[in-house]
Amino acid sequence: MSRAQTLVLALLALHLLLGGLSLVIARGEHRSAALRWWGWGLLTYAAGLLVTIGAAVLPRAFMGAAGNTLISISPVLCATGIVSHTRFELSRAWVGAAAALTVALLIAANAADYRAPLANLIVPTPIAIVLFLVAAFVIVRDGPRESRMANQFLAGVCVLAVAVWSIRIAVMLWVLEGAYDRERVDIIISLFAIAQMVTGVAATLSLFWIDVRLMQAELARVAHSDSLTGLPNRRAILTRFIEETSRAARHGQHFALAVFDLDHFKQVNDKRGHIVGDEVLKAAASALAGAKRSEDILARIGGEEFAVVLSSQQSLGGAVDAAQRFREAVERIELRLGVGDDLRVTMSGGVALYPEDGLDWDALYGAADRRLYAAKRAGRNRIVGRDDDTQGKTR
Ligand code: GH3
Ligand code: MG
Ligand code: MG
Repeated sequence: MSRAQTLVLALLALHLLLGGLSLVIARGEHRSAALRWWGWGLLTYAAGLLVTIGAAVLPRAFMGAAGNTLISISPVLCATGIVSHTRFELSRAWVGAAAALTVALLIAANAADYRAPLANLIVPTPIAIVLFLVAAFVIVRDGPRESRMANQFLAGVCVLAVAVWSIRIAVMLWVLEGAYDRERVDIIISLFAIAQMVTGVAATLSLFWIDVRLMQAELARVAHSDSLTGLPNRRAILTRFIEETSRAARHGQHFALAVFDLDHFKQVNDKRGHIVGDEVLKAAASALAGAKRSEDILARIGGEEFAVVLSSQQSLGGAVDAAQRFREAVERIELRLGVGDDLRVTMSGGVALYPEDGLDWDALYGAADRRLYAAKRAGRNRIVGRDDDTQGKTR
């Protein structure tokens, strides 16, 4: 077996391995259309190589045309995989026409035995070059924001693959111009097989990298949001709170923390059941979200407790007014449970101001929570903003 044949066999084995691995990973919990297409693309390439190797024993023209047809289809599948990370879709008409033309040329060249080895080398390349350039452009422009570095790396590998294919054609044309030198052809085929292995591994790894980044982003989203209401959770608001304190400290500004708790919520659960209780929580969450300004940070921090960082508030009076807006939004909720059966809920709240009431979460949350309980004691459905306010504001 020549050096070139050994390396082409290694190239085949590597593509089988990477293709299989991509398909297995694509079937995992995080279903990845990109890896599925990519995996089939690599397996198709491996199958194409296998068939062309089979041309040594089986009818040469048939195996040459069939093998190179598979090799030509492979970049279509691979590029479809890459662009499936974006909203861009390859034009079926154009790709279909280009693939049909490629296959027709391969069949014609192999059937007529007109410079078949050269045709088999050159004909599959243009469609691969165009598709990989399109995929590289699209993944950089429209690829997932969470995996920007991986997108760029993948695009770089696509461009490198295009360069390898272009140089391969140029070199082979140059070599075949002169007298046939078996040793020289052997070295060139070997070198390009190695280059093809490197780009295959690098592109597959960058697709894995993109999926890892997407999974990380999904995990972070789940870890920072409340599954019932979809609002940010306590962990999320704590992170944003710390950012807000450093921003306020830097600019010498104030901000407020408001803490809310639904009134007599246990009775809702006890009288109507937990499913209705959950519906009330969702309705409260969406009423609060509707009342918040874009710069406010709203979270569900406990069972029926919500908190809002009011970043635009510079005074306690303004913050209490803002908290009233949230309280009124909940008061307006009408949950229609049946004909003539509307459920109403109210909410009490406590407000604390940075830096007057404290410099960190524990101090500000402590002050706001103390005032929330003062609001409960004063009769509920009201907001308290100062420790000496025993009545609270109902507006
Ligand atoms: P208060 O006006 O003093 O706040 O009275 P309350 O009944 O609202 O206060 P309490 O803390 O006694 O009740 C809170 C209830 O919230 C108890 C708990 O069963 C309920 N709860 C907590 N999380 C959930 C949830 O996710 N879904 C439902 N349906 N209920 C929840
Ligand atoms: Mg409550
Ligand atoms: Mg409570």
